[in-house]
Amino acid sequence: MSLEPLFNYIVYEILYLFVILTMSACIPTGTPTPTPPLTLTWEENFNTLDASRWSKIPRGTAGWQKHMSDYDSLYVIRDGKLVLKGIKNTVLPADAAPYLTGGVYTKDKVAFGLGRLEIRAKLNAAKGAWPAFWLLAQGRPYPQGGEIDIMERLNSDNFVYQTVHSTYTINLGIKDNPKNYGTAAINPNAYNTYAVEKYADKVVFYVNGTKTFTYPKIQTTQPDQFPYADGDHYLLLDMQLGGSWVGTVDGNQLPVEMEIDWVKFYKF
Ligand SMILES: [Ca+2]
Repeated sequence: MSLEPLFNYIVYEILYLFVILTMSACIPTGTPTPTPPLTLTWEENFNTLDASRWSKIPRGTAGWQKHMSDYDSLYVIRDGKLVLKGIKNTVLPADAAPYLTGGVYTKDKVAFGLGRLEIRAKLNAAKGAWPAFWLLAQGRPYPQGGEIDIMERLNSDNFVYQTVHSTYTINLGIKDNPKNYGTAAINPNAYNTYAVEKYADKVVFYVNGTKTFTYPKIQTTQPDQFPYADGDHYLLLDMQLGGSWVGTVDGNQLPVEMEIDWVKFYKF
């Protein structure tokens, strides 16, 4: 008698059991929001500072912008990282600013729609340091087009703030319905990965792959509660020093650096 039928039967049974076990392992225990398929459509690894993608942020009157400078030494490519610095201004005698900071943005060059944006970076600490990764509306006025703060870190905090702003939160002042920010722990001495996902009806924040805060679109008669899906946003990566939120700068703790390894965007 041939053993082939018996062999085939055993193989069939093993395959059948395998399929059943695999299927039962995949049965969801809840009803999580489906994650759209992720397709990497843009990445920056900072082997150079590519002027077709990035511009140095100009000086401005807002607190975050008042020390911005195009001084070359504030922008260093080192071991495949973009190093942005905050320094005491002992180098530009014609510039009255007491401190100088480096920042770059993709304004008018690259803008991001619905999808997941990720940034891997290490933030070094100093009293008065306020590094930020954030999004502003490309081609739409502020704050109607919305602001998404992926990461803001103060001083030597071991956590970051993740926040949205809009006409609804700024002009109308509605910051608790829904709550417009969260905080998230980081490892302050290491690289962390910060991410935001922009959906048609919510903005979702992450740190190191853990979901940390969600801002939803809600039913409301008030205008402009959720402008985040109405258009694209450009990315700002910048060192900031001093201001009413972070407080005074301790110049003895400068220079301070932020080191950005890469940025990735996955279009939904
Ligand atoms: Ca890199």
